[in-house]
Amino acid sequence: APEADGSVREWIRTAATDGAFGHYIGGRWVKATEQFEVQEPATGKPLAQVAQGSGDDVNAAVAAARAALPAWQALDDHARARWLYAIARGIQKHARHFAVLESLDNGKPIRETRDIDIPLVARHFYHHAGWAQLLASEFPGTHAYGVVGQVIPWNFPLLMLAWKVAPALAAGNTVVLKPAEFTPLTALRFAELMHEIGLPPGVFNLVTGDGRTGAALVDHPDVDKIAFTGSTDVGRAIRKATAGSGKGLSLELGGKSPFIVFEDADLDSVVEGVVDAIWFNQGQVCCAGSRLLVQEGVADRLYGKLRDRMERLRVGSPLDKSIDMGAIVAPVQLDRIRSLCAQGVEEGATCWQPSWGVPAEGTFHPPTLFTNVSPSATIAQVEIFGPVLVSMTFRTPEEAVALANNTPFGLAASVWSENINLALDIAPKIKAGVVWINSTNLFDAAAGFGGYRESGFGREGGREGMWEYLKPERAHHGAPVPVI
Ligand code: TXE
Repeated sequence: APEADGSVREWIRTAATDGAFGHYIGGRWVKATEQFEVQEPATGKPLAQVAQGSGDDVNAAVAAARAALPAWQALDDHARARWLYAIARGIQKHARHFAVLESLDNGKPIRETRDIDIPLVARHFYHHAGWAQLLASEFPGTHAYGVVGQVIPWNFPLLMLAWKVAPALAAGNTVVLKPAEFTPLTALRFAELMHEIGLPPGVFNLVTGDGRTGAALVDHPDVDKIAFTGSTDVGRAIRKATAGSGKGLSLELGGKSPFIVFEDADLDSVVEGVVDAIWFNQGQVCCAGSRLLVQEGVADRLYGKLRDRMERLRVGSPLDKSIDMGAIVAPVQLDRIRSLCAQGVEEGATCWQPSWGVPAEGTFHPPTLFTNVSPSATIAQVEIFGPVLVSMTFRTPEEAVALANNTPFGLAASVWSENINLALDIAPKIKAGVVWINSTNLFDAAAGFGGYRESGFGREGGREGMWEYLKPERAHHGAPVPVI
């Protein structure tokens, strides 16, 4: 049965004044001179008209954030914590609305937005309310950056907002956020929620728009820190743009995470792990287990089981509660996935897809498995960011480690074996910010998440994540405070 979406579509129609959403700056909705259209991935039809942020809009938002800073920092820790609790409760109160809106805007299954994205968003604000409360005792001798500019992607729109906004506010910063152009709607509803709960004007500001708006925020001289999640190319450009500016910077970029299966692994669990690793969110996950590395002796058996499971996966309308995979976020991303798959075939790999077809309307892509892949093939090296699993085999644990590390990225990895000694021996040899054992894609607000090498730097979540929004200063008695 489909999840009802009438009231959410009604909100999209009525929340936008004169048919278009504005920016949320200094506690007020500000109309823009230029707009762009946001489409519904599952149908390709228009969903909303959204403001294209100009340099002036960014200036106004940064000025509002700067003006709000002294009063926000003057609050005692407990008072700031209460605001974060209020945000968390507001998210929970409107959880269904946020889940349906996210599925409409992004194309991801309602089962995921309802059970994963939105609950994790609430959890993130609750967790960081705790840190806000403990700021003076747990982070003595620190101060907030000030005005923080945050640019986020479209794969987990509201969750990435939470990952960025919760620690920034908990640490006493004020925020200007630029959501991704494909998926700004839950951020707009979030801004409305900030208004409803009465968050002091200017503490959270939202400017929508494309990469030009993001670049204007990154370049703004009165922003003290930039936090970015997105593509490695844009991350590189931002690093250059901020170099020498004195701005703080954290980057969470792409990945090509290995999913390593040893021959003693429980293959039925492995198959379910693979489903979570690469078909969750249509594979549009920065830490997706996109490279399946299998020990030779069990490779054929595993591929057989995987093909059976793929045949039973269901792709369809994101609002259908029984589907496993929804739509790809936008035509440009679908084209990219298709052209990388074509390149995989050209370079000699074997492509397997289920016998059933995907809906003709909308941006759907079937779950795909590539075998006989050379480690140097494009599809083995480049982040596809779609439901495409690329598999290679290995003979020895040493070979598995070498293959796993044969990538410029270093975000995540997953190791599957019934021999815990083997798994624990392998895990630290893999260059990745997180290594899961006999599991995958597990996230918690209390655990720091982030990468090495071309996957970026900085951590989000937990105590480590708080440090991204705090600067150490000399203690009053003159002793330098250790940086953890
Ligand atoms: O990302 P962009 P795109 C990877 C993934 C995907 C590819 C392209 O491989 O296929 O990137 O996606 C803003 N200055 N990831 O093109 O452009 C932009 O408006 C400042 C992995 O959509 O990086 C959006 O808000 N900001 C990733 C955000 O950056 C700029 C998630 C991300 O968009 C900017 C997304 C600029 N010059 C894509 N140009 C992950 N790590 O999860 C664009 N933006």
